Amino acid sequence: MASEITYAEVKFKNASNSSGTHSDSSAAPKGNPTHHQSKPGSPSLLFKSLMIFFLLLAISFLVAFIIYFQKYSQLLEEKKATKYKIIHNKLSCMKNSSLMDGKAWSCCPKDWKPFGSNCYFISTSPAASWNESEKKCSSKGAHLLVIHSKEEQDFITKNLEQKAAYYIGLWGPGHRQWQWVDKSPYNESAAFWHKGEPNNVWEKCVVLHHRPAGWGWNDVLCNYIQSSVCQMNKIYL
Ligand code: MMA
Ligand code: CA
Repeated sequence: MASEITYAEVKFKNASNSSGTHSDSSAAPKGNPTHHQSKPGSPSLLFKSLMIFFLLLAISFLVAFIIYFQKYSQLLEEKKATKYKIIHNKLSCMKNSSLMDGKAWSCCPKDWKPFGSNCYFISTSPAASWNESEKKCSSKGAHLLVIHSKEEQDFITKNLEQKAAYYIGLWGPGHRQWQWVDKSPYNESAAFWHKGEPNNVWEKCVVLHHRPAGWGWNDVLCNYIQSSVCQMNKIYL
């Protein structure tokens, strides 16, 4: 297109130079090309420069955003680790076999038991209601025990007293709508109820306890005073 315009312009110059008295009718359309003359190169150049400018601007915004996001998440991680280091001033750590997000150590607070990617704390005294038990876990940066596999439950029960009952982080706000405190989905196929349990709509909280058939879950009244188990993610340093 640009070459066609240039060609028209040349023709116009020739026409006006050679025959000044030539048609006025041709002068009119030629007025346009002269008008175009200052524009053909410059608007596209301006446009291109603007495009490049905005493109560079967009790229710098993107880079700035990525850097900001990385710094921010790093800061959050550090804050989280600091929080746990303040709550739990003694940690027991194991060297990771492979680097977890560049962290060499996985730790549990002293007196907590490590299993998988979690730490567990058996809380026996003072025994408390379900609500109080959850609050106590929460004050330690943890929550009541959430069980997602038989292996996990077996690991924990090995450390429990058979005579006691322990609150876990399962509760039923509505009619048998079980919920885990960490909001993870309740899975019927990974539920370990005792035979005949749950058996009472008024019993909206759950304990882990031992019966002759073994360890399992029972729904109980939430104001019962029981022991409990807290759970938290391992701390990576
Ligand atoms: C029985 C049984 C349970 C119920 C408790 C309440 C000992 O177990 O009926 O289902 O939750 O009583 O104390
Ligand atoms: Ca029950």
